[in-house]
This record gives sequence, structure tokens and C-alpha cells, in this order.
Amino acid sequence: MRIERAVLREIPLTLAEPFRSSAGVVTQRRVLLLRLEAEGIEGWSECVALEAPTYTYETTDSAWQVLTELILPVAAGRDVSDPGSILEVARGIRGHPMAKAVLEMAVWDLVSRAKGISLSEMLGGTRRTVPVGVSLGMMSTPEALGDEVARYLEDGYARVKVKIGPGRDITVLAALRERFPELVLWADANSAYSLEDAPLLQEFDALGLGMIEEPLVPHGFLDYSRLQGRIETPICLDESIVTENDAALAVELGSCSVVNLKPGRVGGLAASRRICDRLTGADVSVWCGGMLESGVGRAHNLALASLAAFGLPGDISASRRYWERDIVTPDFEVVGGEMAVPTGPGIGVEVDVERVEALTVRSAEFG
Ligand code: OSB
Ligand code: MG
Repeated sequence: MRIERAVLREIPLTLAEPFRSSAGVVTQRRVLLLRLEAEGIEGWSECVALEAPTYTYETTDSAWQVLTELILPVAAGRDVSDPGSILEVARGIRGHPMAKAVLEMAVWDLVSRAKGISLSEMLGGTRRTVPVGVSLGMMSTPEALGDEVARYLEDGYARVKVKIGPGRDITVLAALRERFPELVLWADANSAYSLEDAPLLQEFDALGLGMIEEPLVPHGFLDYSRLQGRIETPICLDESIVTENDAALAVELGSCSVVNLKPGRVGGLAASRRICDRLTGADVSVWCGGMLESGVGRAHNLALASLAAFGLPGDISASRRYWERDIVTPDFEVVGGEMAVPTGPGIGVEVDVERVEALTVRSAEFG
């Protein structure tokens, strides 16, 4: 099977509510969607890059450039029988894993649809439902955040992750812990602290957090290992883990005991599986994060999270947590803290093509 045609589009989607982290606020996503075509079958994927380089260096526009100028022109016509090797077409391109993942993940969807099996099955997933949590942005007051938590607990989420940063940390977390003594609570700092903040981060030890995600500068593996020696809360790495070498370093140095794996961040699904194997082989727990994706990206994340190794609840929330109206059907739902893994071919949800076309602000075609 060869890629006959590739269409990359950009559509703006406004979040149901603004999402604030230590890296800034996101109110709208500029979603890049790729559709591949071969033998009358389609494969879909989504780019996770944010508009500004506040999470990693990639952006919507850098991904657009790398995809339209370097990757997609050489992808057209390529054989896709082994999705894990499609990125040979991008071998000469340094970095830019989010741009590369777009091609790779659409190929996985295409090939699993062609085989008539779900992407989960094709990846070796064994879970029919996946435990999920919700990632909450910073709110104006601890009370407002507490009310939001209460709402999501009523909706059945299995745990809550909150964004923290200097001035919005210990007081907010202590208030949540007091109001919800049994809550499975995680905190994500998106690199807002340094090793000098260790005394403050030590105060978190009393709060029974499941983990603290990416408290320090990305790739500071040595500082992470020093910090873990000084705090009890398990450190989870997100931005820091992009390559297999990052995973090897983190394991070797004891920089973390948990990793938030996002296929878009690490260059795709095959790379995710390789990184996952390295980590779990060294007793590092793995779970699947999110990037405020549309239903297309979330479907891919859910398929990855169906692998047995993904034991902790993912940042994979219901469609309505992100969008008034998603671009796929059916909507993703959470029941009793779990999300059902689609069983239909490929990502198992259908893209609302008419709406996507109506929303398109730019597109580029290849093949
Ligand atoms: O750090 O995990 C993160 C969203 C955008 C960029 C980075 C992160 C996040 C989230 C939201 O935490 C996860 C989600 O529900 O998609
Ligand atoms: Mg994170």
C-alpha cells in the first residue's frame, strides 16, 4: 500500500474554557490535521504543537513548515506496510518530533483501517477501557479550583492533576487536600522551579501527591536526580523525555520514577512503544498525557494508553471537557473513571469532514 495523497489542514478550535499553566494561557488551538489516502482508505492524525514555543521549541508554524516543505513532499508515493518505518523519509531532519509524529500516526491509522482492525489492536493494546483523569488549569482562587475538582469528581474521573507554579502552589494544593482528603492528586509545574526551590518542594511531601510533573528545566537530568534525593513526592517527567536516550539517562541517573508519555511529543507511536519498553523495564511507571487535542489526537492517545504498560490514569478526558463540539463522532465519554477504547477500524472514530473543511484556514496537498 502506497500513500497516494496527503492533505494537511489548519483549523482553529476554541477551548470550552481557557487553560492556564505556568507556561501561559491557551484559549484556542490551531489544530493541524493530516489526512492520508491510499486505495480508497483514509488515515488521520493531528499535530500536538502549541502556537508558541512555551512547552517545547516546536510551534504550529514550525510544524507546518517542516511538514509541507520537508516531510510530506517525500512521503507521497511511499510504501506504508510497516508504519513504524515510515519516518525513514525524515531521517535527515534533526529534532521536530511533533511534526514527524503527524505523518507516522496518520500512517498507523491508515494501515490499521486497511487491515480492518483497531489501532489499539494493531499496537498490541489489551485494555478495553483505560483509567482516565483530568488536567485542570490554574484558576483565579483555590475555592474556584476546588469547585471545579468537585464537578469532575462527580463526573467520575479517577484522579485530578492541577497546574502549579510559583505563588500558585502550596496554598492551592493544601486547600485541595483539606477539602478532598482522599483525592488522587497530581501537580504539574511545566518547568517553573529550579533546584534552589527544593525547600519549598519539600513542603509538598506532607500533601500526599501522587507525583509532581516536570518541576525543573527540561533535560536537566542531573538536577532532577538531585531533587528526587531531597523530596519524597515521586517526580514525573514530561517535556524532558523526547528520545530513547532521554529515557536511558533518566533511568541511569534516577531522575524520575514516572513518565508522562505523549506520542506527539516523542515522534509517534513506534517511538512511544520503544521508550515505554525502556522505562517499564527499569520499573519506571508510564501513563499517557495529552496536549488539549481534538478527538483525532485523543483517539490516538487512547489507543496507545490501551497497552498493558500504561497503568496510571491518563490525561485523556471527555470531548466536552475540551470542546463545545468535537470534530469526531462519537464523542469521547468518561464512565466510572474509565474511557472505552474504540473497537472499530483504525482510531475508531469518524472525522466530521464537512465541518473540518468549513473550518479550514489553510491547506496543502501532496501526491
Ligand atoms: O504539561 O501535560 C502538560 C496541555 C498542553 C500542554 C502541556 C500539558 C497539557 C496538559 C493537558 O496538561 C492535558 C490534556 O488534558 O490534554
Ligand atoms: Mg505536563
